[in-house]
Amino acid sequence: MSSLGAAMSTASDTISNGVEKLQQSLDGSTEDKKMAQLASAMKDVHDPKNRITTDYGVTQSNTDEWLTISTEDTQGPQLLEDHMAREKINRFDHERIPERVVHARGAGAFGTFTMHKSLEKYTTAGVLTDTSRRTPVFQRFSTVLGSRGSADTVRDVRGFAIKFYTDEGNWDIVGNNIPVFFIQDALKFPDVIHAGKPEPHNEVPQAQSAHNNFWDFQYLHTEATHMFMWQQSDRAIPRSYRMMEGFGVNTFKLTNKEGKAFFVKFHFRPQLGVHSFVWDEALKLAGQDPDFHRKDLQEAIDNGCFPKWDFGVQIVPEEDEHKFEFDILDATKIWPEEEVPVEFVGQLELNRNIDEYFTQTEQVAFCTGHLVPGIHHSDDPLLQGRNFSYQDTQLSRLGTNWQELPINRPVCPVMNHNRDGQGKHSITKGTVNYWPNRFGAAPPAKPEEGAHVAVDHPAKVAGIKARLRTKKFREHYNQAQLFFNSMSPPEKAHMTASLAFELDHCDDPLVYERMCERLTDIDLELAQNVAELVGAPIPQKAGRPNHGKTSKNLSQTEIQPKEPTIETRRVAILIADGYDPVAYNGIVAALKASKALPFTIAPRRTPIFAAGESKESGKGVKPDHNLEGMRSTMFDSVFVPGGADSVATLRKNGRALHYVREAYAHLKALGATGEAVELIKDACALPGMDFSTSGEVTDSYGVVTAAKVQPQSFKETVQMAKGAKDFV
Ligand code: HDE
Repeated sequence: MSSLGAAMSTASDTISNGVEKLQQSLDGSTEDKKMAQLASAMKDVHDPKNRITTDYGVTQSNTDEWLTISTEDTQGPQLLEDHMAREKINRFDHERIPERVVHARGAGAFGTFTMHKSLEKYTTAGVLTDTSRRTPVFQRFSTVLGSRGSADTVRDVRGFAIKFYTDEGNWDIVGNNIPVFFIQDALKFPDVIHAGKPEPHNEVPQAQSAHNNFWDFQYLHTEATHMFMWQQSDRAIPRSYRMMEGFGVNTFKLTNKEGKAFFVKFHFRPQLGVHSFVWDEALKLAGQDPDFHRKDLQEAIDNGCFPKWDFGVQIVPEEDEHKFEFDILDATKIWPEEEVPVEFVGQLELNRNIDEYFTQTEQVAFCTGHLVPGIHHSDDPLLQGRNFSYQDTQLSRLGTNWQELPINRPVCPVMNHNRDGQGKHSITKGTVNYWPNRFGAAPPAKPEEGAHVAVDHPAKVAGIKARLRTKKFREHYNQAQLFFNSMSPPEKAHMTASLAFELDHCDDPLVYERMCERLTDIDLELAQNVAELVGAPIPQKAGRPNHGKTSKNLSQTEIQPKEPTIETRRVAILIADGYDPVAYNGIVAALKASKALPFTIAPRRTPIFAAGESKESGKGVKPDHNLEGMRSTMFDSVFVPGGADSVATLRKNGRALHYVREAYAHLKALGATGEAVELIKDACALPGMDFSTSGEVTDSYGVVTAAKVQPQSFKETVQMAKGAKDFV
């Protein structure tokens, strides 16, 4: 089967599976326990039987006018006795809750987690061993530094937090799209975040690391070196939440039936591959469509193209803890895959959009301490501090009974002697609320009752009481070099440009000069290039020699789909009156068949008429958007069909020419047929580019052209675009 055919049949399988699943969950026959549970907490504003009531349930006839003492001619005072009015205003006044202190801006979706291979060799956890289970999940993606209303596409780490509603209780992986972190000890978290957030004197800049304080800290706190290199890479400007990796980052532990323990790192690898914006595109999108990632996630799920990740683990037996040159409990280090391979054993799929933002994406509350039997935390000093922080922060964000909110409730029974507190929902019957009690009511379970019972893993600990980390934690540069060395040449160029952008925004010479010195600890040439761009003295000597080693799967160019696909990619088709209908209809059909999303863009949004179609009798095509409303940044690819009049109009339109030029400059695949081939060539000013204007389909630098295309060639055109590396 051709790759196009294969991609199409996989896409249609995915859709029918998804629709079936959705159907099941809607008609209540779902095996998704979380959906069934949430259904009981839901009401539908569109139910025609609805009438407005107060919060205490009394149906109202007028919620528009406050009760007053007035006449037709004289407006009098409002009455305090109008309870309905006071309730409405009261409720509004208190709608806001504190936004998350970090990761405030986010987007979420529901999904399913499955295992195709049991990890019973390592753990007793049902969620990781039972291959027949479909564990419901809720996942929240986020940026870190910006506040809740900031833009999606800023340069930042992305949160990758998953709540697994397992039969044994909730398990939360509160991860990121970058496998390491800025600090080794949780006690430095307030410092690294204060340094990155807007500066205290003027609250500038919003959702940016390009400022003095951020880079001042990066220089002075050398353990951040590895992480800031990731943050300066293309990983920090993902094309989509669906196209980034997820990492548990911290080291966890698994225990098996025999009581043997293993260290583990969790990995999620996107089946669509890892793809990023170019920086200019990300910057523009932050203004043109600040909700780009949020909408992209929703659009893909609505279209039945469910985002999927392969779930993998890296395992180190407990007795091998000290066999590595780095400390495996240090969250500023990866475990290179050459030393500890990733074994892929499961799949995470997102397949249902949220119903309401606040009660789901905002009220979801993750906790690194939420672990299920068979999975434990390690002595990773970052993780241990996190275990305190998440529980604590939910109290101020959501109140004492945050675990009872619908999105946070486990799907298994909850019973204990914790009681009361603000906002308590559930009602526990019985006369005692303590243990032990004379009835033996709600006792702790015995370990032999089953694998669902939490039993601490005995671990021998020895040491001196001191504020100390092991000596291996003190090495801060090897893996920063390893990461930089592993980048492809374009990725290295992007990092140089990114550092040049960021340090250019630092107006304190001490900050950017010192940072250029720091870069010599990674790579002298990088340091010299950046220093020149930002106006710092050009370093002459490497701070330490580059060890020259590389490691696999650090460059995102290595993390690509098994089959190239344009599924869910947004393609702009530019037309004006007189466009070639054969080319236009052909590309629309071919894109839809490949599960890509065609959007017709024209100088105006009233109907556009094809060559030969009369304005009086024809229906025309109503464009999805005009050239002002949707810019090239919002699409992955631009296609311009021929048609002499259409092309002549577009040629005279600066916005249209800019569209094509900008898409090319952002390394996107372009396509053109007929007269539009020359338009593309001129708009992009591409001397020496190998375009055939005679008839063949050609692909040069990701620009696919067919001057004399026949409808049947469109499949080929789409296939060539799929093959082009331009989506990387
Ligand atoms: Fe977080 N982090 N974090 N973090 N983190 C929070 O918890 C914290 C760290 C991460 O979508 C907060 O509920 C400390 C690493 C994500 O709701 C807070 C430390 C990683 C999210 C908190 C870290 C993360 C948070 C704020 C240093 C990647 C968003 C609101 C030890 C593995 C979760 C909240 C969501 C959120 C504390 C470091 C990921 C304050 C103390 C490392 C994805 O509790």
